[in-house]
Amino acid sequence: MATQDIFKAVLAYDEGQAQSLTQAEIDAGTDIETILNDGLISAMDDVGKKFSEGDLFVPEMLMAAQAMKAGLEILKPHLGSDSAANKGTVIIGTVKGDLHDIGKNLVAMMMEGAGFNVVDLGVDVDADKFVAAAKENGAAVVALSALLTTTMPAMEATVNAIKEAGLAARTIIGGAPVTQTYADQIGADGYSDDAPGAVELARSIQAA
Ligand code: B1M
Repeated sequence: MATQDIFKAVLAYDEGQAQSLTQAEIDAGTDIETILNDGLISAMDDVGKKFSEGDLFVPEMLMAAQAMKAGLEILKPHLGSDSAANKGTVIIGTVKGDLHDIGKNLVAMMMEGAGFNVVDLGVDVDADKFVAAAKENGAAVVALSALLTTTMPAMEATVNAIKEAGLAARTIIGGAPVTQTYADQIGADGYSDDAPGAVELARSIQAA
């Protein structure tokens, strides 16, 4: 199975192979979601498992992430496009203290593909920066990503800061350790466990 070769290329930290095999699968007509989920995302899950078990360390995790990103760049133009009308502005970032950006980048790519104007603030973004960007851009949605249990409280701080600033923007959150229960607890307006779900949330906020 060729998506398995993409999986192996990411685990071999081979950016070139991750890109060329991803392109080959696209050319062969393989479903984009299959390439994304079975090739790229599942490889990062495997890396996370090996890291937890002490079988690989941060440098390897970083190299795998670079290979995953390389493949994701090839997929980017195929992640859906509905750009005829601008659906409004989404501010996105990974919260303060957190440097993980692959999931956040995936959400941003799919939001762009769905026709939103996306302002990506990057990683390690504090609450004030989210507030300033939402204000400056008249954002409809502020999208927060966190991958560490230790940085989840920064989501709450950001959600509170957006509310205290009296902005119209709604907050949506996601990332591996985040749950709907946590979103309810901190008063976020929406939660999704994956990138397509985040796009649906943004769409429903815009339609409301
Ligand atoms: Co880190 N790391 N990491 N890491 N890392 C995890 C998250 C971890 C689970 C690994 C493990 O122990 N099994 C663990 C966290 C444990 C915890 O908190 N419970 C961990 C740790 C401990 C750490 C360090 C502390 C390690 C250390 O230094 N000792 C350190 C922290 C640095 C920091 O942030 N301050 C660290 C560092 C790193 C690297 C820099 C080496 C690298 C990141 C590179 C990068 O992003 N540029 C890295 C990586 C690659 C991982 C794993 C292996 C993979 C993450 C990933 O990219 N997944 C990860 C293990 C894992 O998650 N399986 C791990 C693929 C990506 C597509 O998935 O981001 O979950 P994800 O996004 C998903 C959904 O969550 C969702 O959509 C995407 C799918 O469609 N989603 C949203 C994400 N954001 C969303 C927002 C939304 C909606 C959905 O709405 C707004």
